[in-house]
Amino acid sequence: MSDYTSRVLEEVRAKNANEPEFLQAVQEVISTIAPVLDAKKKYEDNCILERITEPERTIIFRVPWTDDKGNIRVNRGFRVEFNSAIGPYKGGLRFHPSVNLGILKFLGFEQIFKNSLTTLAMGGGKGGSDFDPKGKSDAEVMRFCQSFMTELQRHIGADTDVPAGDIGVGGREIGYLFGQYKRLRNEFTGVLTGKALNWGGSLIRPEATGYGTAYFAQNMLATRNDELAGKVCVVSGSGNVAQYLVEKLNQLGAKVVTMSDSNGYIYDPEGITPDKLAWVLELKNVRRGRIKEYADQFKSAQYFEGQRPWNVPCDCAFPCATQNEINGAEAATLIKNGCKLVAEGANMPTDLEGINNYLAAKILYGPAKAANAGGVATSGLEMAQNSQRLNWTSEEVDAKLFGIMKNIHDNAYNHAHEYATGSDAAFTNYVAGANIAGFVKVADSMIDQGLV
Ligand code: NDP
Ligand code: 2IT
Repeated sequence: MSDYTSRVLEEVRAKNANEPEFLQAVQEVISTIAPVLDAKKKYEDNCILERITEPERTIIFRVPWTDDKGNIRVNRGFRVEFNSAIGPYKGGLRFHPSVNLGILKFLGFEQIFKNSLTTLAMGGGKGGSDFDPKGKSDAEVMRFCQSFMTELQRHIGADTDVPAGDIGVGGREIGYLFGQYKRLRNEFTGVLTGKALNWGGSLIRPEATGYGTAYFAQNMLATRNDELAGKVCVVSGSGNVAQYLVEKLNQLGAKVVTMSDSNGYIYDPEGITPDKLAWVLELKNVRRGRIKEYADQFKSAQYFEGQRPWNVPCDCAFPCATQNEINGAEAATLIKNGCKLVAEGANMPTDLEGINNYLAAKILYGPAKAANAGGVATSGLEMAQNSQRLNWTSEEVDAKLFGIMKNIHDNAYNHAHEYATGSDAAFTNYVAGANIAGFVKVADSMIDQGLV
C-alpha cells in the first residue's frame, strides 16, 4: 500500500474503531485500488479517500410502535446517505436484530461501488432497523413499518434517496412502507423499489439478485471455457437471493445440494429440483417456516443443526445469507474439496482471510459488489419504468439484466488486467477489478462537482 492509502486507512480506523464491518469493507476497497491512486495523483490531491469514506449524511431515529398486546416497543431506525456523486442515494433497508450503524455503513459503502458498476445513475445508501420481523404478526410488521416511514419520509424521494429491500424486508414490508409514504406525502412516486406489479413494481425485480449472480458466474466460467451445466453447487441462505439463484442454477443445468437459514443447513445429494424449490418458496414466503422442515418433507435430505454448508464438496459455492459467513478456514475447506468458483449473492459474505485464500488458490471469485449487483440494477430499471410511467415485459427486463451483468463482468475483468502486473497478470483478480472500476467513476464525478 502507498503512504496515502496507509495514512487514510489509519485515520478511518481511529475514527470508526467500534465499527469492524465498516473497517473491513474499507480495507478491502482501499487495499486493492492502490495502483490507481499511485498512477493518478488527482485522487490524493482532492482527498477523495478521506471524503468517500465519510457518509454525506447519517440519520438515526426512534421508531415507537405497539405490539398486538398493546405494549409499547421502541426500535432504532437508520438511513446512511453515503454518496450521491453519480445519482440519488440508492440501497436497501435491512430489518434484523443485528443491525447497527457500523453494519449499515459497511453496506452503504459497498453500495457506492456496486451501483457505480451497474452503469446506472445511482448513488450509494443503506438503512434499516434492529427490529426483528421474525415471529411478528402482519399487523405488528405493518405498525412498525408505518412508524419507521413516518420519520424516514422526510429524508427520501424519487430524486433524492430510493430505498428497497434487504434482509428482513421483502414485498410485504415494501407494501406497508409505500402505503404510509403515499398517505403522508399525498404523492404516488417511485420512492421505493421492489414494489408489487399492480402498483409500480418491475417484473423480474424479485428474481434479479439471484438470477444476476448466476449470470455473473456464467461469465466467469466462460473465461475458462466452462459452464454451469453439470456443476454441483452449494448455496447458503433460503431467502430472496438464494431462492431465485437456485431457480436459475436449475434452469442452467447445475445441481444445487444445499440451502440454509440461521439455524442450520439441509444437504440434498439428489438436488433441490424445481418441484422441491417450489415447496421451499411456499415454506419461506407464505408459511415463514424454517429450512429444517425440508429434511422432514424430502427423505433424500439431511439437516445439520447449527452448521454452515461449506464442508460439503462442490464445484461452485454461492453464499447468499449474510456478512462474514465464510471465514479463512471455511474458504480453505471449500478449495481443498475442489471448489473452483465462488460467486457472492450476499454482501461481504467472505472475511478478508477467506478472500486471500481464494486469490492464492486462483479460483474464480466474484465479489459481492459485482456478483450481486443485478438486484440494485433491476431496481434502477424499476425507477426508469416509474419515470416513464410504463411497464416493460419480463423478457425485456431479463435481457437488460443479462446485459448489465455481462457488462459488469467485462468491466471488472478489463480493469483487473489493466492494473495486474508480474506473476498476477494471467489471473483475473475480480476484487481489484470491481473496486477499481467502481471507484474511478465515482471519484472522477466527485472531482467534477467540486468540494461538496
Ligand atoms: P432474506 O431476508 O430474504 O433472507 C436472508 C437469508 O439469510 C435467510 O435464509 C436468513 O435466515 C439468512 N440469514 C440472515 N441473517 C443471517 C445470519 N446472521 N446468519 C445466518 N443466516 C442468516 O434476505 P435476502 O435474501 O434479500 O438477503 C440475503 C443477502 O443478500 C444479504 O447479505 C443481503 O444484503 C444480500 N443482497 C440482497 C439483495 C436483494 O435484492 N434482496 C441484493 C443484493 C444483496 P433466517 O431466516 O434464519 O434469518
Ligand atoms: O444490497 C443490495 O444491493 C440490495 N439490498 C438491493 C438494493 C436496491 O436498492 O435494490
